[in-house]
Amino acid sequence: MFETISYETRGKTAWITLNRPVKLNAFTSLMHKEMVSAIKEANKDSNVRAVVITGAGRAFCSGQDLTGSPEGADYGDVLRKGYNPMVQALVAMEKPVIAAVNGVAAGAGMSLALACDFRIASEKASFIEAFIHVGLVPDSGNLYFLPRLVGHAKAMELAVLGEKITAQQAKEFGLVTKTVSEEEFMLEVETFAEKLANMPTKAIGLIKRYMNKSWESDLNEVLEYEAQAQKIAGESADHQEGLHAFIEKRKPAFTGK
Ligand code: T3D
Repeated sequence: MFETISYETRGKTAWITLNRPVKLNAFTSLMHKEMVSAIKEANKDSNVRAVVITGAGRAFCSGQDLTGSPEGADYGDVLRKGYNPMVQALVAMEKPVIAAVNGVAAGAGMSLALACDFRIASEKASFIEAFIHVGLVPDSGNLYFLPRLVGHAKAMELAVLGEKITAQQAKEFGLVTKTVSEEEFMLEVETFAEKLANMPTKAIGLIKRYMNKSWESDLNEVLEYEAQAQKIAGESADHQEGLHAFIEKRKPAFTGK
């Protein structure tokens, strides 16, 4: 179905794998399009309640394919037509998205990881704001997500100096949820995805929607968003299930509805 990525569902989790290992999964315009299709597919499949994005081979993603850009290409257009729709689709997806960072995440590959809701990094993974080394600026939401995740000062340092950081450093800076040994990495990602997929999906989607909006809102607006979100969550089957499970002193079986 896809050339540059693979897409499969396993249980309640959709797995999107960037699949150009020879180029360390560098992005091409086809890959942007395929990513958007896969993200939309995961979004509309009501059986999917968590999404994992990872890379084939030894890398997560090395960013833009530097050997593929035609000379004189308008990079603004590349962003508007390729990267931006991908990031927008990820953020709009009201399901949890995990970046399973199996190896190096460079340039827009790092941006992709930052745009996900959670990052689990193999101990072998690394992160590099590679843009500066080719005279470019961080893109694909990097200038938005990075300072929000690590703070302005650290974001400036990472973006301007472009030094590669290890998975452990990324954990210390608050970039990743957890780091895992190479041997346990896939099992840990599967377990984490399954845990999320069995949670109240509707409530997770609402948390994601309004937490993203909170950055541009004042307190009164956020209070109103919370009221709107709680009305929806309060009418969900999962809320009823949570209440019944509490009263009956059993584990809830959430359905995502
Ligand atoms: O349209 C636009 O251009 C605007 C948008 C820009 C968005 C961006 O993402 S700009 C930033 C682009 N990415 C980079 O600058 C990263 C370039 N790659 C690297 O710095 C290094 O490869 C890594 C740090 C990612 C990994 O280093 P290492 O030593 O582990 O691997 P390597 O030996 O450098 O790479 C292995 C192969 O992958 C190699 O090919 P070869 O020699 O075996 O035939 C290398 O050329 C290829 N490769 C790695 N990254 C890219 C790539 N090929 C094309 N594009 C890449 N980005």
